[in-house]
Amino acid sequence: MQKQKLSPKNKFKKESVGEITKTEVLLMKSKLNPSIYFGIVIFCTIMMIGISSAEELNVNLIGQFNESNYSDVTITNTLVTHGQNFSSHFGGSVSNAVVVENYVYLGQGQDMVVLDITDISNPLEVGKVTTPSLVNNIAISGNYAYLANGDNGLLIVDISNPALPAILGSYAYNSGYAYNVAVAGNYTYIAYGNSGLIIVNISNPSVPTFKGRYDTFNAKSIALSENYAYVADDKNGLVIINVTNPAAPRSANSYATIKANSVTISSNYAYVADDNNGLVIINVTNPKALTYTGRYDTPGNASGVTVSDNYAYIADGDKGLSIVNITDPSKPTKAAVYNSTAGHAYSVVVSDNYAYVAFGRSGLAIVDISNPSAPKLASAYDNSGYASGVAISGNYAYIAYGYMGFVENLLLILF
Ligand SMILES: [Ca+2]
Ligand SMILES: [Ca+2]
Repeated sequence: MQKQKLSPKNKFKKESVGEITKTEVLLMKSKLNPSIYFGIVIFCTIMMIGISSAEELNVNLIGQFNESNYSDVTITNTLVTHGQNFSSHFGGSVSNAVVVENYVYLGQGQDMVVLDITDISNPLEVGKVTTPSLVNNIAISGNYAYLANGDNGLLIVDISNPALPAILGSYAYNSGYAYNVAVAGNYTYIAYGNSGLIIVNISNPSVPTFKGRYDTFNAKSIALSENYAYVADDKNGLVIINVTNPAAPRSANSYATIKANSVTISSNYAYVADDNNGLVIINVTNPKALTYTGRYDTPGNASGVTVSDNYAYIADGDKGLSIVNITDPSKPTKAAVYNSTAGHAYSVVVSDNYAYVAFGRSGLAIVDISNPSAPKLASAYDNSGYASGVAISGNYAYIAYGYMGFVENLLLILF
């Protein structure tokens, strides 16, 4: 368990297990080009080999696997592909966050990372759990975190001790990709890509089981309100599904938009992050008779949206965080744009006076929005950029680098 915050600079950790020296290298310079990066990795490797051996070194590159076949060289806690155990797993792109009391739960590549934000100016990493796929979204209910875990489906994590998150159970549908999850009562509702809406019974969190399904085009995000599930269904727009009977969800209505990436429900409105089209607002007072209310074209591509008080907060891709005044939902107006963090804004949540913006390879930005017209950075957490792993076994060094928890290049060095 990492108690200390990993600072965004080079960090080394070294441990010996029997005859194998395990070495971890963490390089946090996301902007380095691969050749420079490779040079640094080689240098570090030689340096560390030098620590463990006084013999003269003769280093040769003997093999390389690149991203074209990365699918079989995914780094996990223990990399077993190619017969090697990697010393660890690092980093990943931050795609989402959820705030509960004094903790932020982050989806960072393959990891769920827990930050203690008791001191908001200094978020501290206190816990982490590595999953089999990407942590695309997290919903928290009670002592459990429900993770939309890509092709691994739903993953349930016990967070009764936030510093020691522990995987309890998982459920995967036979096809599709879990992007987003919402929890209500004994069920989770999963936006499961081209498999649509998948409903899973979680009354026994160790053994989640299938309950029902409603097929859609490409379910990316989900919001629950009353007896309805609102699905942002990519190029199919907003799809509304009656889930009164979770075993037999049925169509209620749909509303065509350009490219619905995310949806949130507030009062009688659905707020859709509609990619390049910006924010689309639909009156859903009667889900069977939807009416267009308003639209605000954000500078970038809206991928995530949340509503707090009279403002909509939009994760606007490369253009950062867009804040829109929705006091009159039929006439949304600009409040401010926050773009002081360089990176791609994937999603945003709001808690108290802060917006927590998942900035991909730039990590998490915590933005003070006590004045929504003048947002300013409160603090940041970034352990996400280019990540590297090194394993040494016998006369070989296995060096991997990549991001989002995936290997882009695996280099085999003989020395
Ligand atoms: Ca489908
Ligand atoms: Ca736009």
